[in-house]
Amino acid sequence: MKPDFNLTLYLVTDSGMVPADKTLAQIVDEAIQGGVTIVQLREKTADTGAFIALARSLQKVTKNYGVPLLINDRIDVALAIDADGVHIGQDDMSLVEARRILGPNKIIGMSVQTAAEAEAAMCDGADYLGIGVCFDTETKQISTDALRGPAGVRQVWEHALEVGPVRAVTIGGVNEYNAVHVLDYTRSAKGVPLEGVAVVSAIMAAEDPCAAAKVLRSQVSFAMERS
Ligand code: TZP
Ligand code: MG
Repeated sequence: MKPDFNLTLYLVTDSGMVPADKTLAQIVDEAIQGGVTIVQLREKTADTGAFIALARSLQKVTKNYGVPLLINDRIDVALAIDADGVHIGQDDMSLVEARRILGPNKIIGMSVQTAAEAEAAMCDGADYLGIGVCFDTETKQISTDALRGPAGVRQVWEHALEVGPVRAVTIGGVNEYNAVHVLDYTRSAKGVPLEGVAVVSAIMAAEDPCAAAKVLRSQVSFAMERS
């Protein structure tokens, strides 16, 4: 069976932000204690062996808390460690191919920037959408086309809701100061909010990842209570 997952506070990792006195697994542990509900391991430079070792070290932590671990891009790494799923982008293996390899019981999320991409991902069986890029970000190089702003995110979200039942988060520059605004602003005309927010630096680069996650989690809950 596909594991249950909760998109309220979605942490995407970046090992480049790990301080010298900590490991990525420690930061993920602290972040989950603060309220992170799902984790994606995103490694753009590690070779395959190092990626797998890192994935296993995170899996020990996520399993301990019953939090799903997804792997960015690398279906082979996800299979190697029996992760809970993958997150793929428009330039990665197609969702249909990923699903064929991983089967029905793994979570597959997809990054989308447009209404058409959202619709295609839903038709291909995405379990959730990562809609972005919400705000400008220093974490990932993005083209100006990719920058949607909250209004663009809402447009994609509204279209997706018209296509059918769907779950989604937004990503890109989201932090403790704008999370409530983003969730309020992107609420569809029918009043349906996104399920949560995905962040990298707001937690990864925080001096205290546990405290940062706690604040973000309470901000998301606050926005949800108003729905
Ligand atoms: N995909 C779209 S924007 C982004 C990713 C992985 C980076 C978001 O990072 P941050 O630090 O939360 O702005
Ligand atoms: Mg990708």
